Amino acid sequence: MATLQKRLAEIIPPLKDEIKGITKNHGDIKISEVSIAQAYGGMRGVKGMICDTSVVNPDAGLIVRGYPIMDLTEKLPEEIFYLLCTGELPDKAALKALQKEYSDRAKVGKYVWDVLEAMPKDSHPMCMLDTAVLVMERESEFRKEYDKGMRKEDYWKPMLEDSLNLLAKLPVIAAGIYRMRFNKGKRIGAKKDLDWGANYAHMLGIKDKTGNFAKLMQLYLTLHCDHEGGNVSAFSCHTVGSALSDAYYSVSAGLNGLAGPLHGLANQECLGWILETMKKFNGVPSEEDLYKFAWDTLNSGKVVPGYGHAVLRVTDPRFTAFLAFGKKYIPDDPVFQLVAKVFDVVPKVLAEQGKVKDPWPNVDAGSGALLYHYGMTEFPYYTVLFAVSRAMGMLSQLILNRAMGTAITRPKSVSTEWIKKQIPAS
Ligand code: HAX
Repeated sequence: MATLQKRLAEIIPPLKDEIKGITKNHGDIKISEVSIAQAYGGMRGVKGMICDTSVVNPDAGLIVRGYPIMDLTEKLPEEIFYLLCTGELPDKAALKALQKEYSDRAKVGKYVWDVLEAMPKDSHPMCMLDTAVLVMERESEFRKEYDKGMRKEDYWKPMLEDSLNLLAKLPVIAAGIYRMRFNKGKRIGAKKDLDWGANYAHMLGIKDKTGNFAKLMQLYLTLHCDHEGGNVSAFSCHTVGSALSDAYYSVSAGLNGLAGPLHGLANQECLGWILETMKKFNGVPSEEDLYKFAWDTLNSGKVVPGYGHAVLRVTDPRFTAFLAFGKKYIPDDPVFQLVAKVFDVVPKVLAEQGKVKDPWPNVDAGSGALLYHYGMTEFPYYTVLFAVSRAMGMLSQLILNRAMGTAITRPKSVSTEWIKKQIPAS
């Protein structure tokens, strides 16, 4: 049977040989140049690392292993993880085997819950998730094997073990955090017959008579899976992992980055902005009022959350997918209607202001309104959902990097004094 473990064992050796050949025979070919503006500007656009799980094209958005994300919206997150790791969608047997792995590994130790219970009641849910991941580091198979003296070519195997363990437990922990942090009552156990996303929806305990919340969760977990290698969470995870820190340390580092308002936390900020607008205008404002309010936000020195992107230069297809979901299932919801209206107005305002390179909505612009509709109104929780999904991208990248023997990350920094010496005297 083509289990994920077996398939990786088959594809890794030829892939390693291919990369060895490329670097040996063509290693001197230049793929990027760096300007002073880029060095000061977050290295934007500098091509300096490899990520094979997905690419983000400025004019098309996320492509996962050759599939545009819009072609994957019906897939289960388990299928997506297999695809990220191997470049292939699993057949039925491989999917079932992976689902069994998740189900068998989903038990979370009591000590994890004890640590979470002991945290201050106002801890941010992302801090709680991150703490849970970090405290589980003692379970790392990678560290155990490394301490025993594992061979370099075997690094990916315990990294895969750690990844499966983490992915199995993350929805359980994340749902537990939701119920604990927002006083929802006892934790709800997983069901054996549900898939990974449906189980997460079930364990959250959101009432879902229509089954549409579970559908939204499947879409949510699929859309947020990965976004190539240079975004803050992926790059942080990559860098920490390159020191051979295990998956728990590395993913925890990535999650800390995801918790920033310019990255994953934008989904919480975004719904906050939408609700603030509704409150100010006592409902959905007119286009004129919205136009003025967006300008007020900019003039007060803030960003409009959910808009702009470091790489994209078109409407994020993941936003388009969420918008389509809203139009299909909740067209009359006023919060969703405002999200759709903001999409008509804010790009014009940002274009008029002329600073933003990408005036279009990103993934975070619309997801919150959908969650809010189904009763998940605690928006500080939203980034946790993002994190559970993005763990798939971070972990698949870690597995492949350990398989490829990727070197420790160590770009060269330069000082402003050095930069000044590069500027020709006028
Ligand atoms: N509202 C107001 N101003 C914005 C803006 C927005 N939505 N997006 C960018 N700008 C501003 C920048 O702050 C910058 O201003 P300064 O020159 O004064 O510093 C200027 O426009 C140029 O920025 P840029 O080159 O277009 O954008 P960056 O690559 O530097 O930053 C960001 C990309 C996503 C961080 C940015 O667009 C932003 O802050 N957006 C709002 C927050 C957000 O939605 N983040 C989520 C992004 C998707 C993601 O990672 N999700 O996890």
